[in-house]
Amino acid sequence: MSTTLSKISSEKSIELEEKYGAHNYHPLPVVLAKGEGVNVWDAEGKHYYDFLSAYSAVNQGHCHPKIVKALIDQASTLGLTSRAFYNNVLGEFEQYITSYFGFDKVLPMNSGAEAVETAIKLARKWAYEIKGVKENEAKIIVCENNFHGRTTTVISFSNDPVARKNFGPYTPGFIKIPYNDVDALAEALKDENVAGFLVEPIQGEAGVYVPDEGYLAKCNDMCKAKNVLFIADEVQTGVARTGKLLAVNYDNVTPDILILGKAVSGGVYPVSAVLANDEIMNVIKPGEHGSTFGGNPTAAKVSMAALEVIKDENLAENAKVLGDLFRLEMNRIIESSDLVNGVRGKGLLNAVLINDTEESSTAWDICVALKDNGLLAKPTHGNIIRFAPPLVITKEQLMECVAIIEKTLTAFKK
Ligand code: IF1
Repeated sequence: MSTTLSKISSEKSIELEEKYGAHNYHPLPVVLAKGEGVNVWDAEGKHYYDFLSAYSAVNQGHCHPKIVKALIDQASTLGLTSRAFYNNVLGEFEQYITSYFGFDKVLPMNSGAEAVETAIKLARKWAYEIKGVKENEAKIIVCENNFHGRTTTVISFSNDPVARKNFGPYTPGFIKIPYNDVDALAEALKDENVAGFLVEPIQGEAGVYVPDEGYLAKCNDMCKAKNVLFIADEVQTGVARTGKLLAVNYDNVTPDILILGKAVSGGVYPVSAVLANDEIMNVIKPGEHGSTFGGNPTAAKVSMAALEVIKDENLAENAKVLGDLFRLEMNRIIESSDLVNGVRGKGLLNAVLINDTEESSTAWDICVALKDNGLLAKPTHGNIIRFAPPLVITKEQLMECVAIIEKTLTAFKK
């Protein structure tokens, strides 16, 4: 029997959101009230395994005590100063994170989209002042079916009509090419005005598209040969999610610009970061970019704690081992299921392909059935279900979740 965890019932919470909140999401019908590690509980106290991890922001598990302590301690000492003044934490954080990922400098921001916007501005300014591209002519190559956030410039180079429609006019200066296609990149790189190539090492939102082995390395080499910046958006794939610290590590690629977000703070506080070496980062001069909360003391302490947990608890290795086990188990289930076509992913960023059209509600209905059986996941595009638990999951918990998935798929009737 569950014990109520909230003075407001699930039903009332949904009613309040419906009435007073913008309808910019369509959540699964579950109201969460508590989280710990891979576990979450709804307002009535029912337990679920979280297989979304707040879209890979909670890699370290919900409410990690070390990260929460860092939040409480710093927020109770000096929360926010703005960058109008120095503070005694930011420099320590900047040294820590640049050494952690191997870059000269970091520009701290808050959301992933802000970090992507920062990277775009950096690449353009570098193109004008270092590469010598004529002002306002810089181009950035992006991939079809990308997801880099929801600001106006970022959706300007999206091809998802839902993300774009009626938000124009759109920001110019982007060239779209097919993902995982080096010939298309070679063709686009013939344009002398290209400043950078912005790419997700694995396309998350598009449905966990893993490119061919060596694709990222080839793209990086081609960009170097054309004096074009290789910009890796690791907001979702980074911080151990795919079984290595960064997904680009699989191809031994060091990007010119690295974009981080989400789990760089363990989902405890909004933190994002753009890392680059001096030749690129030093094009930004005082007063040219920033944000009120960017690099605040609380963010800095939370992020250092979150990154420490990744190393201390060996979460990349755990994601690698348990991700391989998850795909092995899913492939076993797929053999005897006509509901599922396949599974793909790296580490603990995986997606299961449902045997129905993108327009069907089957993937959604399966997620509702999974919820009823105590596991939370959500479809990405139409017929693809993303499975991405916190990286602290144990083998026993993973096998329990595989059993829930198998039980749900076996009993599911379209
Ligand atoms: C939503 C998607 C995932 C990202 C990459 C930048 C950002 C994201 C590779 C922007 C953010 C989030 C946004 C969130 C849902 C989620 C998502 F479905 F939208 F696409 F994870 F796949 N680069 N992804 O994945 O970071 O500004 O959100 O901090 O908007 O619903 P953000």
